[in-house]
Amino acid sequence: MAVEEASWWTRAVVYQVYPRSFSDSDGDGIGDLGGILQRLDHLADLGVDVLWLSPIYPSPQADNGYDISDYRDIDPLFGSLAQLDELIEALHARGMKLLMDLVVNHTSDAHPWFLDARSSKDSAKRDWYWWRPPRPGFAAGEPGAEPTNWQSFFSGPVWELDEASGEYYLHLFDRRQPDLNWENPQVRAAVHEMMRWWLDRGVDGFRMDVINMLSKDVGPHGELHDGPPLPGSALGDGSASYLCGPRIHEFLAEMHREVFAGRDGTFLTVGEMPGVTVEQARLFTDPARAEVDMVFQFEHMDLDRGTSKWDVRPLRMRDLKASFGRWQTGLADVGWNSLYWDNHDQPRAVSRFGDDSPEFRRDSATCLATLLHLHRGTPYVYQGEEIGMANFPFRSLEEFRDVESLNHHVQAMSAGADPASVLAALRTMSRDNARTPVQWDASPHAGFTTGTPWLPVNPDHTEWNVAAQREDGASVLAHYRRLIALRHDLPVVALGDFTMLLPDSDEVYAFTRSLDGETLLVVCNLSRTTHRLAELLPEAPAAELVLGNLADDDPAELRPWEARVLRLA
Ligand code: ISL
Repeated sequence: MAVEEASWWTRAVVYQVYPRSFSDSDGDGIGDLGGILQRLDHLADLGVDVLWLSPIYPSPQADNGYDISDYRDIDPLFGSLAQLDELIEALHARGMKLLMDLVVNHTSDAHPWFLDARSSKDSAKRDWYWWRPPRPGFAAGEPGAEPTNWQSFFSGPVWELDEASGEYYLHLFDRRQPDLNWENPQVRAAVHEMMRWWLDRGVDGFRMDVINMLSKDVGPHGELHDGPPLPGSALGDGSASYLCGPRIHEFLAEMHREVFAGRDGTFLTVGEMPGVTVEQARLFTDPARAEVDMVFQFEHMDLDRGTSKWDVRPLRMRDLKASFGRWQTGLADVGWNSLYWDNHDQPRAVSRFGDDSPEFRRDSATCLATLLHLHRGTPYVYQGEEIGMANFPFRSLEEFRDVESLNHHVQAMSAGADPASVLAALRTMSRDNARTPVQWDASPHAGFTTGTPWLPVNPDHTEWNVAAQREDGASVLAHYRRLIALRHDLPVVALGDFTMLLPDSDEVYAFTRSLDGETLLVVCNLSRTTHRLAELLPEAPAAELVLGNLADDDPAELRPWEARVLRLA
């Protein structure tokens, strides 16, 4: 891809804000738009180009806003439309863009569309959702009467019985998140109209929640099919019926046509796609097909999982290289990657993939950052990642808030699991690890709120906070600033070809990036062992250092968690 022809977002870095936990301006313990407006200098100082805002629409907050009851307003918890307008203006004045979260696989069960649909089998909106009678031969409510055997992402069956009509409705996530029926053209038109309304307001695009789940594999008479049984469960895996279903490309191409085509401006669309394959991602992100600009894929997030996300296994370096390498190669000539370690659904990367011991926390956080930001694709920084925020030291079940964690606990207990092991898995994998308040300073609530934070502040904030790192050139924050600037400055970082090196090393991750005669060699030691660099990569010791994460390098040695970006030619 020629540098001049490349889209603006190939040089961009996205910063994700999870508003509830970012910064609270009114003392109710929940972050809000006022808080974001007060912290824009932090984003400008970091140098990011795009702000992606997790949902701030009116919502009963069953899934912290991923259950929307009004697509065209702001929840008073977070502020007002006037403040959103102010945010758009303030971001644009700083040369940044705003991505809204688009959650249209499902609504809240409190959305007027669903209330209408539920009110009667004859409702004009009934078909906007997925309603089905009990399985033939079963009475409504009887175990096994669910229309299919699919397990929900948040534990239990995906079907909830509506007592009044005796029919079930589908919810791939929580029962308070009923799935919209995208087969119905009225649903699609209503979503397109809503998207245009936001673009007219000035937003610059959307991050599209579980967008590869819109199309369900439904037969000509409305048939949905059971999936293969899950081990040790009465439920099955229905994913073949809803991941990248038969009409998904048609729906996304139509959305692009209806919402973006012919509109002036520079937009960004990011499809969040659990379970997407490289081959599918090539189709979704091929510019010639005009569907989405990039996808958020999860393969690397599944490498440390056994039978489920709660069954945690050690990450094997070779698997990580094989996975990242496959995505880099697969989207080298067509399409584009999103790059991330952290987001609001994952435990903190420095605890999960790095080493959050006092000795190596800073070094491993900066090493992981270097590895990621030097890949080809658009990097995402999740709030707090830029200061090395780590998992929370949860002690008891009462400390968790996340619906996924709580549903899992209920389900595991009823299945007779050992309470201590369930708690241990929650501690390691719960999404609440990512959702503790951002640590702005060392004061009692970390400068996040003057009230009581909705989720406790990590006690390590006295040491790990933005204020402590802002002026420190050796901090994690300063390193992120340098990585972001490097992408802006060097076309080879944005667009260079990727080649994986040392695929079989269990500790050293190395690759090159090359563009127009310039080659960067990136070497990252993901371990506590010192390695002889000269033996691993003989050309490395003599190469020019572009960026490193440790001071006083001995060019021949790669120290624990050391990362170096070197110029070979
Ligand atoms: O969080 C997960 C695993 O722990 C994922 O399965 C996650 O639910 C999936 O990636 C989809 O995530 C998105 O949609 C969900 C919402 O809860 C997540 O916060 C959102 O990012 C339903 O809207």
